[in-house]
Amino acid sequence: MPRALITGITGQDGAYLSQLLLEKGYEVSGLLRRSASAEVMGERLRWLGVQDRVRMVDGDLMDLSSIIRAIQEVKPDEVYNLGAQSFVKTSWDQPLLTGNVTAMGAHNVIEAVRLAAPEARFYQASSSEMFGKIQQQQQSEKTPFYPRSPYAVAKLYAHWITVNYRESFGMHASSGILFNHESPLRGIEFVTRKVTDGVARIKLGLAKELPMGNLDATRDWGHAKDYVRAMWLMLQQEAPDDYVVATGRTISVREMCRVAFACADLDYQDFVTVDARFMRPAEVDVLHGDPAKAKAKLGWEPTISFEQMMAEMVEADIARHQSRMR
Ligand code: NDP
Ligand code: GDR
Repeated sequence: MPRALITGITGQDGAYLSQLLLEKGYEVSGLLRRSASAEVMGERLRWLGVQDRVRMVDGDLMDLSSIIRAIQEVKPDEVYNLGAQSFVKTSWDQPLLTGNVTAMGAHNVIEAVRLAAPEARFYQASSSEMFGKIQQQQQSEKTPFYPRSPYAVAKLYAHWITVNYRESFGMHASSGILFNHESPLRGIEFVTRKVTDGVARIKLGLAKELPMGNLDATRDWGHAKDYVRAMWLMLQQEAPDDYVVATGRTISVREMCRVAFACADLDYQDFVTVDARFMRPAEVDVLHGDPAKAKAKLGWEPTISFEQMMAEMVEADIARHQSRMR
């Protein structure tokens, strides 16, 4: 039975990746940080019905010794570093914490792998945010980076340290440059989920409007379930490498709002307002990925369309609010 250790197992991707690896016969363990709200930590794993099949090991990305201990205990064949302070807007309010968790945390994990399980394969959750102020219209593995937030700067450090450990120590370390991916398990602060939750509340008479930030930004949005499959595929390759994972289609926040409200037979223009509180000090205006390499080398392709995903998310949020109202 192959063994996997996942940091960030309680997050959106951690939950879907756990589900995928369990289906493939892995023994799955996750690094769990201490919290006073422990009862809500496993919510996503519970939603997917896998909470009792994963083993939790105490640890924090900022505490190297706890990660080494976790690796010694689990003896993983594969380590997926998904843990991060992942909300871009918060990275301006907590820039140093973001650097510690998202950049140094990744370094701690790969260093712990080097020390305690050098043969294990390592995956780093890199991000399209690293392209930031885009240098090419469609971004591939060859596009130069230009980060635009403390989060993106931190991810760039984590990305390059992964490349460096691969080249310095011959580790099987891969970096997935993933574009935005969403699902009903997306955190409520991210734009798609904020909108689908808003649609549900408006539809059920719990809210009258939805204040938003920049509606003109465009993103290349895919489904998390498809994207975790790409992570796994990267670690099954003989040689480690970096891959862009995207759909190849870019859609504005405004159009995303239109599609989400239409799922509930509503017109977004009647409810969406613009509120300066949700604007960012520096914006990433456009992201548009080129997934050709992932398709050619990994045989990876997305299977869930943007429209299917938005419909699934709106439906899930309506169901959530209805069950709370009962
Ligand atoms: P989430 O924000 O949903 O999950 C983040 C995870 O990191 C949570 O499990 C969280 O634990 C954990 N974490 C945060 N701080 C620490 C810490 N100090 N020690 C240990 N664990 C910690 O992110 P996603 O699932 O959406 O994303 C997974 C990864 O992929 C992240 O690194 C993100 O930056 C990256 N990424 C995401 C993309 C996306 O569109 N979703 C696109 C590209 C990259 P807790 O539950 O305790 O808060
Ligand atoms: P992003 O995701 O910053 O791309 O990072 P987010 O959903 O937060 O924003 C996407 C775009 O929508 C605009 N926007 C708003 N965003 C939020 N959150 N709330 C609003 O009200 C709002 N109005 C407009 C934003 O300005 C932005 O342009 C996500 C995270 O998952 C990162 O961890 C990951 O690395 C990248 O995706 C790829």
